Amino acid sequence: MKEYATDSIRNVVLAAHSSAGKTMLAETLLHTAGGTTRVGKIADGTTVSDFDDEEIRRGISLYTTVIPVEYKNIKINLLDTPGYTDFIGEVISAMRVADSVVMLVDATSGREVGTEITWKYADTFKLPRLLVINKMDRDNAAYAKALASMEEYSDTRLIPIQLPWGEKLAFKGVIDLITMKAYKGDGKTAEEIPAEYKEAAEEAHGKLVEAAAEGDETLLEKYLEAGTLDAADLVRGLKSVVLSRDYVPVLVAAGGASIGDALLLDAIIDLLPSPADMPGAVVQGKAGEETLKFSDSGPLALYVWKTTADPFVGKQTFFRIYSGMVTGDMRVWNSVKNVEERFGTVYIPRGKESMPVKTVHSGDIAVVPKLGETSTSNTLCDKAHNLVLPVPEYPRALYQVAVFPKTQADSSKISTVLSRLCEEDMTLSWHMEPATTQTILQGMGDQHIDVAIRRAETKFQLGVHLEIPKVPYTESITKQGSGMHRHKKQTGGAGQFGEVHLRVEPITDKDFDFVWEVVGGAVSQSYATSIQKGILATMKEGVVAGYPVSGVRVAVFDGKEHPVDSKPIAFEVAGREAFKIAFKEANPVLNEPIMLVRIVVPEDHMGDILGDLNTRRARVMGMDSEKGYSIVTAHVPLAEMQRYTTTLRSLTGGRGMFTMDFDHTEVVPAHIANEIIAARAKEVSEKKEE
Ligand SMILES: Nc1nc2c(ncn2[C@@H]2O[C@H](COP(=O)(O)OP(=O)(O)O)[C@@H](O)[C@H]2O)c(=O)[nH]1
Ligand SMILES: [Mg+2]
Repeated sequence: MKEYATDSIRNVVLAAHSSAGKTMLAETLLHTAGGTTRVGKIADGTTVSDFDDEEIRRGISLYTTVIPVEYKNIKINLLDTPGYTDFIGEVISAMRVADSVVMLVDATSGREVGTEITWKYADTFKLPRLLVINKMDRDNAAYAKALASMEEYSDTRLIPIQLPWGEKLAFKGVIDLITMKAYKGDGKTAEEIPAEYKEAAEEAHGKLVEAAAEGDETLLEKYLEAGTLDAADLVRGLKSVVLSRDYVPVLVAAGGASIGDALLLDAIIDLLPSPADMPGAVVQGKAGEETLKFSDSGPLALYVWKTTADPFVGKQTFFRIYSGMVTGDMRVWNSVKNVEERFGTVYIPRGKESMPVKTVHSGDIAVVPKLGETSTSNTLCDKAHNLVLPVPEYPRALYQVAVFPKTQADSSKISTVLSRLCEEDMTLSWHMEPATTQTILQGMGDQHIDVAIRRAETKFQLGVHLEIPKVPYTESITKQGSGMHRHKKQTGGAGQFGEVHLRVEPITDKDFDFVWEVVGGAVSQSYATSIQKGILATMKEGVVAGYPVSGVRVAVFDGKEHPVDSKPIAFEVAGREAFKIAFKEANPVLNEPIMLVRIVVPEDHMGDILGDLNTRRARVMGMDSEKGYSIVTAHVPLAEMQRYTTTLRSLTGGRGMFTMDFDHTEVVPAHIANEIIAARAKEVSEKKEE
């Protein structure tokens, strides 16, 4: 593939609600630009973008794919993202390394949840954008309504630069308000605007000129003098108001029917920024903060935004250059992991293909195989010019599963495989939950986890089964209690003897405290560590329900020892047993994690949401409304939220969202605690029978 200099590159995220036509549009743009000889189909699994087995199987995008489209000597790196909210991490990573966004809205449905979420992220990343009302050829396409749904939502003004030429089956092309010409089909040839569109086009053109004139003082003067602007000035002014994010130009298309593509490509080239137009990254270097320029001669700064591990293909590391340039066979420094990595040949990715290149220039996106240590979000730089590029914030996990290996072999590789999967994906993580000793995999939703598990099974041959995780309860006490135990084994041979009297009381400032109150040498203080060891082991296992104990002070105040038979192990046992007795006497309770939950749903679903929250022991903290949405904040026990992603989806038809963070712990209500304790007792007795 040809090399492109910084100002000949456009890094553009395609974002939208799922099935607005992103993948199909990428496919036709590539084809219109001459990059492919035929247009693939979603239904056949033949698009350049959705090449992964799982994507083909499901018929939706799951990962961000880079599709470089070469048109008029410019390389447009289209980043085709998944629209389904479970895979929002992919969208965030793509926006992190892009300079602009082309946002699609389905002309039949108008604005949807996925539109709003991605629009907000584009705001967060301060990305200039274009809005495309897509699928204009569909049966129920309604341009005006779709546009209005976005106008009502967007904080940035929208300005049409095209009008649809027909609608639904009669959608045949685009009326371009910049050149004031009509373009049929893919838009490569111009003709006069049909008479019936003249008036509407003139009016819309007037508005466009006014918007563009805002872009720059001299244009405003020209406009005030002449009453209009020529096409070149119009484009210049427009680009300036797009980059300042004062306006979002609106286009129309039917990617599936290849209508409007050439004009969209032109708009991307003319109105969206090249890296050279961008302010440059602010980084933490050795000498403090520094601002990088997208320049080949600057210090090397690469941000790793995507990695894929595949046992056959090996590891692929996708990076974007923020400063400097990359050639094959170079050494780079991973400033996050503090290791050197060696680049072999560097490639330009295009769907599943990679094309070798000699040099990659500042601002561009490329991929390098077989790096050992580098994972997603790392920075690669010069060892002599150490710097770290900022990592965006990803949403907290909303959905967890407990993962159990099927066989001994699975058991020995489970942690390696999970680590590799999580390294690739910033919204996927795993840990061993100490309170339950379960292996927990967490992510954004059931689909997200499902895809990760399929990957573990098919790519890494890891067999697992999944369960809803146990809630990480803890056990604690609410009053003082005391207990004593004599451990005595004095039948034949060497005997064992130890007697411990102790008192427990609740504390809040730490998990465990131990005091020695034995007077007169009834027990030598040298046994204190053994007693403590026995107690700590029990605290880990739990006393009443099998969950770890926290918040107790133990005071050992008396006991007995034997001159010959007393030994550490005897006191360990006596300490443990005395502790259990005292603990049970001290009115034990279970504590559960309470989450701070924030739910955003369309107003008309508010009643259903509150009704459902009522059944989940929720305490509603506040209600608010914003742009047709209701926002509920509530404290809800984790135990009641474990499958909320699914519930919310079915209650709102996929139009709701929520976030959830650990807030505090609370005592589990007695009737529920009793059930948990009884279940534990049953489990223990069953284990004994085995
Ligand atoms: N009628 C019509 N259908 C389209 C168009 N673009 C995509 N589709 C269909 O809509 C579905 C979703 O398209 P896809 O590109 O996968 O959407 P994505 O989820 O945004 O990537 C597929 O069945 C496409 O064939 C279009 O312009 N017109
Ligand atoms: Mg797609």
